[in-house]
Amino acid sequence: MSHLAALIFDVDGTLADTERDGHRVAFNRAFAEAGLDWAWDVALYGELLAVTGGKERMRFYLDRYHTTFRRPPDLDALIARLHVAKTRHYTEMLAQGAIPLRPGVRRLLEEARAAGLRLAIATTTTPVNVVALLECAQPAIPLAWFEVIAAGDIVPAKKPARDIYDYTLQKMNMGAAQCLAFEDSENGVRSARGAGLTTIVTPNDYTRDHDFSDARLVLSDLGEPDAPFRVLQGEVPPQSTLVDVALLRWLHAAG
Ligand code: XBP
Ligand code: MG
Repeated sequence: MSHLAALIFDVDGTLADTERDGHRVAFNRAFAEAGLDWAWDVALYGELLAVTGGKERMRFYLDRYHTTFRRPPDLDALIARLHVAKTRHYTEMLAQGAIPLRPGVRRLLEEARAAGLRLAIATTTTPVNVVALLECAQPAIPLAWFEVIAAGDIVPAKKPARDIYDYTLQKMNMGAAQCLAFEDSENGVRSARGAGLTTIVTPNDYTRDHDFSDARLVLSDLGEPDAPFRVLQGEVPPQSTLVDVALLRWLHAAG
């Protein structure tokens, strides 16, 4: 059995709860700024999250929900412009400290580094958004902690396709058996499992009812010393209350 050598993290919903009050609000601000009657409320956005990638999500919205919208000759150009504006709004929100890291994320990253584990990111969002989330954390999480930041359009097919995890493993010259993946959604688990990675899930309000049957462990969050996690699916060592390197090594060794 390969030893545990690396942790690969999803971003949205995993490192931080970014969707409902972050990305969704940024999309709506971009739509309003463009004078469009598109408005994504909390419930609708939960349905639109079935499609990963902001540009792909806007097209899904038009195809499925706003079918009467009079499409301009170059719809792709409009979507691209809206996505640039949305990303600007989103990174501005991050700069204002609007979205904190989830419980246990900073602690686990620091412990993993101290234990010599390699770190990477595999996400559907844009690189700009990853950089902004890390740099706007209080205090900032150095980008250099992550050997690879695989994000957005770097791969041809977004999650649930396995591409982004394959790309990350290839860049790290790492085998899936030496890694663990951290995700928050069914699309994310399908992507990580598709690339052969054992996956730990910390769901959020949008993904709580997703199918995580192929995940190794589902927890309320990564836990903190003063705020233990809740085990939602799977086994942890007795008396465990948070995800630390010892728990990850135990879980990885258990196969
Ligand atoms: C989540 C996504 C992204 C974000 C929006 O990515 O699917 O599309 O919802 O960001 P992950 P963009 O969970 O893989 O981190 O608008 O930049 O796509
Ligand atoms: Mg996610």
